[in-house]
Amino acid sequence: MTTLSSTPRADGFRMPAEWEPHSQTWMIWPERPDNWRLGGKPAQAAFTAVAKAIARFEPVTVCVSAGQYENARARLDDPRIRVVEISSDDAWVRDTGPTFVIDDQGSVRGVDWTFNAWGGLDGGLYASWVRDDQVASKILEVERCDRYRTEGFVLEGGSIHVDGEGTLITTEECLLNRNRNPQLSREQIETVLREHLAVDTIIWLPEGLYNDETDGHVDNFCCFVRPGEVLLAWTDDPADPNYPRCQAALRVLEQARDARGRSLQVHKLPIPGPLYATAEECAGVDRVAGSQPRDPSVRLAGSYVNFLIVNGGIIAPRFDDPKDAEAEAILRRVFPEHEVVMVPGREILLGGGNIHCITQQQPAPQRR
Ligand code: KQY
Repeated sequence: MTTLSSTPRADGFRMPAEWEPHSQTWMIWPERPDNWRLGGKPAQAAFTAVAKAIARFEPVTVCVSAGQYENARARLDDPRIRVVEISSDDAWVRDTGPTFVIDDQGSVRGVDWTFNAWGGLDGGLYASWVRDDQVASKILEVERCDRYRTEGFVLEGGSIHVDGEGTLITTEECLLNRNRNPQLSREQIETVLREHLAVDTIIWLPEGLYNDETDGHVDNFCCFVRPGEVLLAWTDDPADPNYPRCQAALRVLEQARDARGRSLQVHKLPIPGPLYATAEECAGVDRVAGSQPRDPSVRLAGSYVNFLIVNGGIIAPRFDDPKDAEAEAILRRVFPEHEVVMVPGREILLGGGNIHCITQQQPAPQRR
């Protein structure tokens, strides 16, 4: 693996849309006891279900610690799932893994953003995050992909979505947060995104979902379904703290033009719940100073938007909530060419994210 001093854009690379063909999806095995209850055992079952659902459509590689290798290998008993020993601090490969970029000559490279556990010592979710910050580099090494490292520029993959045609969507709440890149202006942040992802138009939503512990990652709130169309988490209840967030996002999206000059069609996806962890669920999480405490009074940032697009499929969370059926119907309607597979998302949500956050697609090489 070579670390390059140029930028993807300068070298003719771009971040493809999630619906473009994948060679595989990456995941990380959960075990951190101050984030996952009961030593991670219920989460391991949930991650296994996600990995097996994805493996119906494309290969999966799961990174695992030495201590959990034998257990993960035994649980992930599917020949389409590869298990490799890569240590990490937690299991959010969307944020700690590389953002893969491709060119038109069949090459795949990776952007290795600096990671600071969603805010470092200013509101971050745990310390240390040294192993997490090494995950992207290790994955690129395994894949023999060259690497672009944005040393000192903090970004998580869950804070961006692209349409593959030059448009990026993100939130001010996260990317302009003082705990990410306080030394940079909005324009300077845009320049880094333009250079590393080859995007031209950046759509800034003011905020993400209420109580999202990532400071409002867009992947829990709004995503592209194809160029010119987005899904937006939605509530019609003015008493819901998400109401002003949804309204503000809709106003921006209705005014926006994408990189090709199109206006955006917005599909609304209901927000489940409100969902809360039970006292019993919270009691199963180890208490560690500096890690995110769990409390049954704190609303969970549950969202159906937090799904993954795979080759021919949509892997989406269900919450055993009355809104599950409506969300599934909307996903089937907006993705008529994909098979929609709903898998249990509650245990992943208890850890602070969902299916999109625990997965990272690796695009297939493209020759054009
Ligand atoms: O949602 C994500 N992309 C990551 C969530 C991290 C939560 C850690 N407790």
